[in-house]
Amino acid sequence: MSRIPQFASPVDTAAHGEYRINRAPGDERPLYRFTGRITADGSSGFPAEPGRYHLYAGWFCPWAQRVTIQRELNGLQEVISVSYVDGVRDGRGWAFRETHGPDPVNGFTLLREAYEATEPGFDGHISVPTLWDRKTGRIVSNDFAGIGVDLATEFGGWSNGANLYPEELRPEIEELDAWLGTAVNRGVSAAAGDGPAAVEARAALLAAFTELDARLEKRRYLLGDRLTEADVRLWVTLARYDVSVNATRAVSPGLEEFPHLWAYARDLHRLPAFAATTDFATFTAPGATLPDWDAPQDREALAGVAG
Ligand SMILES: N[C@@H](CCC(=O)N[C@@H](CS)C(=O)NCC(=O)O)C(=O)O
Repeated sequence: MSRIPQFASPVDTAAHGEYRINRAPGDERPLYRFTGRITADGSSGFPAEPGRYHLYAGWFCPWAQRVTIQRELNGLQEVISVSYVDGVRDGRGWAFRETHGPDPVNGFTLLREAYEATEPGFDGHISVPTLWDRKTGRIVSNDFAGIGVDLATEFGGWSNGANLYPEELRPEIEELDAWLGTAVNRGVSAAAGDGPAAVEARAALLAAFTELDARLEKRRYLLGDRLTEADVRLWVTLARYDVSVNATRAVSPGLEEFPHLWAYARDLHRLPAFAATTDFATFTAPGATLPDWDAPQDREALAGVAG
């Protein structure tokens, strides 16, 4: 493309205010309201096709990383393109700056423009991940779970067949998600807060880590000897935990106090899909020490051991 890259001006909260959602009075629609699905047979209106979809992601964002990991695990790098918003924002929402590059598809400088093109006057969440359809010129979805599952299941011959969401394991993956999504993946933010709700969230998180540690003593992955979407969803939280919300160990002991869970996290980090989509600098709090992700572990010995 010969277009000159366009970038947003620097973050300026004095001029643009803080990022806020202002729902119009009486508007009952969900604030994350793009939930389109890609399907292999095209029945959803968004058929799986190479070169058609673009993913707006953010290196800092665990929800976006769940999708970029799926993209890599399924070998879809040439099939679905990706770009990354800047990690800071003002009232204009996420923006494209020199830090992580331009929007190569539409030349937008603000992610808000993608939402505005899809729904004029859009006033809900302007979030990453956002999946864009080049053909219809609109957003398909900003729901990480649906996007991740579609990348894992709908791209047939364009994918490498990794299949991280196998039919027979779906109930167990979603059952785990009901627990880990609440206690861990969403729970970490609440656990880092103050007041009774934070105390409760910390207790739930600690209980989950303790249970996960026991579970992973005999299983290489959450569901046994097979890597699945459940591992992808959990791992991004673990990757960030000790250098962000728990950087001062105010939430819980560090992950090294849960040896099997920590070894499991390091084992996954060795996989190119996990390492290549992780930029620790984008979510490490100032002064936090990065743990040794390359410390030896022998999780391979667990391969084939059913849990
Ligand atoms: N529910 C969203 C969560 C995504 C999310 O919260 N992303 C954050 C960045 S890590 C964001 O863009 N937040 C802005 C907003 O939600 O308004 C999803 O399913 O993908």
